[in-house]
Amino acid sequence: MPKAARVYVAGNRGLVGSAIERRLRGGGFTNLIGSDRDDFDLTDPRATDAFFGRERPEYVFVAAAKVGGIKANDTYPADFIRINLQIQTNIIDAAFRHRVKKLLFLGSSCIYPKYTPQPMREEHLLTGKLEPTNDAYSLAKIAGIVMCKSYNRQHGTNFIAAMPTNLYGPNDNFDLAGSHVLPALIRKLHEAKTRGEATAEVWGSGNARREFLYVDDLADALVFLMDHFDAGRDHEEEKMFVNVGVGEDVTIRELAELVREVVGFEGELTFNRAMPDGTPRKLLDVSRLSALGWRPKTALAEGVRALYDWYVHH
Ligand code: GFB
Repeated sequence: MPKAARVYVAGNRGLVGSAIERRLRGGGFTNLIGSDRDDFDLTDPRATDAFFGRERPEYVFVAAAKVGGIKANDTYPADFIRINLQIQTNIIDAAFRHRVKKLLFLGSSCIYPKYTPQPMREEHLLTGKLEPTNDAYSLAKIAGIVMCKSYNRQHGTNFIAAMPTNLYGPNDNFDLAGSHVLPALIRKLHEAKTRGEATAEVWGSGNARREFLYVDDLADALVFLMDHFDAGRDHEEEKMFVNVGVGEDVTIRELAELVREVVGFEGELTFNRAMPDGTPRKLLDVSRLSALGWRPKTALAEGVRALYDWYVHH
């Protein structure tokens, strides 16, 4: 991407979108369009088309989505599938019609089947049943991947996709009803510490394993892919997307112990097995991204410390 390119980050107020804009500004990109105002309604096809016609973006990062943790996905599946299908369909179609040079669509590691050989490779997509707590969101994201592939095949577009593992970092969602595990544990253990409580609750058995990528590392990987990875016109969707992760995972119990140490909470952790573990494990195989020459920088302990500092100050 040339530094003066017109770059649109859809969802620039969120965890991922704000990290991408940070990375682009830090990299000397001066033409971030649409970033000076609140997102217009991306579920409205007319508003989306009008925006693309007026602003004429050349590069698009699709970081706008309805996202949430295991409880939010399990509670509002109809909202997750409807809103995500609407947003991605409007952006991908407008990008084609307004001749966007390149688009990067963001999915998630939850697109893989519940029981996939670990670590999961891109070709494992669509080889088995999805995790029921988030099949609506996963299927919407799979539809986005196949939609990008289909536009590439029919219209010769260069629409690629990235499948990040579980993410955390500045601007994360700390609302306990909708958040992911890491911000939730930081908030719960911080509040237990400040209230002098004897225990803090962790959902599930603590045996589920998860991989965590610091969101500024993700943003760096996405700009790297925009510069180094192009789509062809292949039939196989796995040819136009890349896993983005760190290549190692921890149990939720190990994660909670780490958060307890960083927060300085001295009480006990309790595990509430009435809450679902979700997918037992979803470790990404990152060899395709490594072969392209990208590596993450932030170790989990360092990222957790950075997010806790951000949380305390915001
Ligand atoms: O991060 P999380 O909500 O999403 O849950 P998933 C990860 C694991 O952490 C689950 C456990 O086993 C949870 O039971 N956990 C423990 C907690 N304590 C808590 C807590 O206080 N809050 C939360 N939220 N979890 C999501 C998908 O699955 O992954 C989304 O539902 C998306 O669609 C996201 O793909 C990346 O990793 O289980």
